[in-house]
Amino acid sequence: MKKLVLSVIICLVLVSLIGCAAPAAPAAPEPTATKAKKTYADMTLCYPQLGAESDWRTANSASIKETAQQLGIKKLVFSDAQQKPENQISAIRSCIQQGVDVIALPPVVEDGWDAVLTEAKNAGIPVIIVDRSVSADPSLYAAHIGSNMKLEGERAAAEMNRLLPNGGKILEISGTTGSGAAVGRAEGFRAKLNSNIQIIDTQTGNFTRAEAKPVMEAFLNKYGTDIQGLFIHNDDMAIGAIEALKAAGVKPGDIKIVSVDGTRGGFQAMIDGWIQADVECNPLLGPQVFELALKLMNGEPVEREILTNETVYYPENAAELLPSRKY
Ligand code: GYE
Repeated sequence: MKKLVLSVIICLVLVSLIGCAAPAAPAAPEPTATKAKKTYADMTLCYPQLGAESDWRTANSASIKETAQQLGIKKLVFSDAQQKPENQISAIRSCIQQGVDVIALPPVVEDGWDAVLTEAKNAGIPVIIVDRSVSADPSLYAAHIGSNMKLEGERAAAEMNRLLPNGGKILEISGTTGSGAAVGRAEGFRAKLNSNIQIIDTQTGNFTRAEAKPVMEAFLNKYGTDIQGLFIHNDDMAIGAIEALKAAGVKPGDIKIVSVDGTRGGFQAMIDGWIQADVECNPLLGPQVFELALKLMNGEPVEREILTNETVYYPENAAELLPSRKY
């Protein structure tokens, strides 16, 4: 009996050993070659720039072009819409036809993009909204990269409150009517402005020096120099307005000026005593735009809202900072 049990055990051990030694079941087939990740060298990016209205814009265009070159992307399709939404729309349509990989759109105004964004979506081309916002449904674009314009307006109001502690009458020269930048800055400014400061008039200068100067001249004709402050939506318009103020004999500091952008021109105007606070708006968005575009090309998840970190600049250290300013 013992012998039988032993031989059964030996048998079982042998079987299991043989079993172990037996060739394994055929391996599962290799997954069909994993999709190779796209690189910058594969990328064609469309940038239908809205115009060349300001130093901010010039710096933004340069940032896009320089970054495209540094990263070695396949092709950048760049155009200048001269501040006309219809030109941006036809530039986008042409990019869709060319079959670009990604469209990065800095929209001149907030409204009117639904149709063309739907066309891009139907063509399977992701769109990144850059700089100013759009009012279109968020499902029509992949993400937005840019500044918080409302926060910039709030910061400008805090500076005006500080500069006019006893209140006063001020004027506003706003950016392009209907643009996300002008809408946000105007809204934020009003939300935080002290109640003893009164905005007696507001006119657009379309973000350009050339258009802001006559706006300031008309303000001076209408209201004289008896105003305490000016909120101007960008440095280019501030520079245009300052020309009009100089011609009218106003001295730097007589009227407190709060501006936006922080361009070299704005810094010089602070050094010269004209601008008392310059709310930063950073145009150097190239690196973020291309990084996000590559993620979209690879179908990776992206953040929907990427806001730029910004600050406020003052005359006190403007001279020290000016040489290192990139725009
Ligand atoms: O402040 C202005 C430019 O949209 C943030 O546009 C941009 C604005 C900027 O013309 O200078």
